[in-house]
Amino acid sequence: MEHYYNPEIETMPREEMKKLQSERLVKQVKHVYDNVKFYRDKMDAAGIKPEDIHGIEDLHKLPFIEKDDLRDQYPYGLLAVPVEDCVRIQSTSGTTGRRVVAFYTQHDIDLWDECCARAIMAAGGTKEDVVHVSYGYGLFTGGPGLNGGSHKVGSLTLPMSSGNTDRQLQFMTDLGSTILCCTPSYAAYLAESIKERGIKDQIKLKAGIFGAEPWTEEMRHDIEQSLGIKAYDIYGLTEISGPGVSFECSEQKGMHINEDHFIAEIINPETGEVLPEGEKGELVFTCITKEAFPLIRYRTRDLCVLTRKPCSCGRTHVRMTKPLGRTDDMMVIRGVNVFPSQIETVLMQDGYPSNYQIVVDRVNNTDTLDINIEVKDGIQPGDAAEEKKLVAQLKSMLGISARVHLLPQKSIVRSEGKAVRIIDKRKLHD
Ligand code: DLL
Repeated sequence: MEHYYNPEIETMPREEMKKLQSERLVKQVKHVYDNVKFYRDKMDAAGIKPEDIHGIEDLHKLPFIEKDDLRDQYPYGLLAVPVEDCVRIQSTSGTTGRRVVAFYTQHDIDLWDECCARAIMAAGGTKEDVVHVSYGYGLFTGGPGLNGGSHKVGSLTLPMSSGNTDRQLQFMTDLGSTILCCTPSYAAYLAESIKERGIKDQIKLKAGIFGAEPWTEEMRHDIEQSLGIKAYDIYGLTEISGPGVSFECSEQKGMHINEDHFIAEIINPETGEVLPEGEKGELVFTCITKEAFPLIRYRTRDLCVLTRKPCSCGRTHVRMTKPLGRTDDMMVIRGVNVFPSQIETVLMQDGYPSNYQIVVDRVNNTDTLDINIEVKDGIQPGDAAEEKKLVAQLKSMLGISARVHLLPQKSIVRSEGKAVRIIDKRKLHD
């Protein structure tokens, strides 16, 4: 039987949902216009007043907001309530210089937690479950989001955070964890470790809620087989709240978007034109219930397809495919956002010319990051001390480890057009 956290909302007939979204949108547009100079200026420049927005049919009239706007407005420029009404921030892993910081009121946290509670219940979770959260805690939204969702469901919550595999497995066996929440690559790693230790018969897991990075159906199949569980996808982004913007149900054919909080559109990334259902394009979200940091028509840069075909789980909310790629060059490696520009910055600061190549792969279900760099003058290829130094600098910039290979000069192929700096060997669906 399908479990819902909020059956009334999750199975709400479409017409009613549209009405609810329209009412909330009208209110939200007024809220941002009155309280955020950035939106007021943008709407004024576009000749739009809050009174022109009567419902979701008018959404397309509003200007977009992009990641660069968020960086420009850092830290308080997009805050729609007084800072003293906020109780939390979360942040993205950040690029060079400015990070993106999202603010939450207590109400915002409650709604976000509910979104994650819906995801946990869609994966079969109840208060009898032991929810093992191995997403990172801290500025990253993964840990705090699933933690809050698990509390709302009433499950016993294990706030493990990531890393320390021995401790993960100890708690998993001693406390009988039944639902695992982490990145798919970490789930695969845990599965391997369980096999190596021969403790599979002590594991009580029945489901996993995996997201924050791209993963394939093949990987899902492997994880399901090796852990003996059902693996559910979950999607979200810091700017919009965190995990739980959308999540999979028992049907496992796309992720239901929590439409009572987020209106989704698909646009042509080149022209900004709204595309009809079923077409692939850039996903855009409008937050209609958030108080502190409500983004209006935020361009996620994730490419996907939406469908409103009825779902066997009974949920009426629109479904999105897994992200099929990104409009920009952000890579998600082991769940962490990495931009080539960050790597370039480190190399440039050290006086390396821009002859480098980033090779991303997935070996034994774990992402690998290799950086091939041509030596600068005075350094020999393969200089171990220099490679070690660069590894440390990259780790501090990116937050994850990379392998560095110092190669002879002129050994990296030059391109006549745009340079090919990133070689992503991970096979993803298109
Ligand atoms: O990754 C939030 C999250 C935490 C989602 C835990 C799911 C589970 P950010 O660090 O801001 O937030 O990264 C957001 O990660 O725009 C996508 O490109 C990518 N992403 C997130 N979930 C998925 C997924 C969190 N299920 C960016 N599949 C997004 C593929 C995903 N990519």
